[in-house]
Amino acid sequence: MNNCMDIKIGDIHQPELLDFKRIGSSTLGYISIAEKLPFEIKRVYWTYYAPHEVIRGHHAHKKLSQVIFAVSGTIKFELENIQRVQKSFILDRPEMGLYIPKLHWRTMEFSHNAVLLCLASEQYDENDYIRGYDEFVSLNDR
Ligand code: T46
Repeated sequence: MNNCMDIKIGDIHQPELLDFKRIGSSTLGYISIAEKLPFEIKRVYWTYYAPHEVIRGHHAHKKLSQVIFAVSGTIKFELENIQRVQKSFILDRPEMGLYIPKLHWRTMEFSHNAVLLCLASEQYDENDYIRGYDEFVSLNDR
């Protein structure tokens, strides 16, 4: 089992928006291609039909990195690192991805038509989740 003492906190990257461009036209439609990612993809998942008033997330990951797309609708992200530096991002274009490195506390709000697509660096592992905020910010004291 992966516990918090195993976490490498020296090499945490910054979250950022990645522009995957789009090819096509308004008459034909568009395609976007994720060829270069900061990690090898080990898992893909998508979430949808989240009610507008629900806030999802409330966790961080010990090891997992992700690139997340709103392939439909709008998703608002609030991210926080272990130094408690907060950043907000809005995904509202399908060609725009949000890179979320490990060790970022996140909450997400969805428009009802939003479909979140996640390209993930690791297989699903519940032990990779930090679901307690106090535990998350205490990592900065190490
Ligand atoms: C994240 C945001 C953007 C699985 O069984 N396998 C999986 O691969 C995933 C992602 C989830 N689950 C189960 C675990 C829970 O019982 O699905 C349920 C919902 O997962 P969770 O509460 O983590 O959902 P979100 O929307 O809060 O978070 C998810 C991802 O888990 C998380 O990594 O960053 O989407």
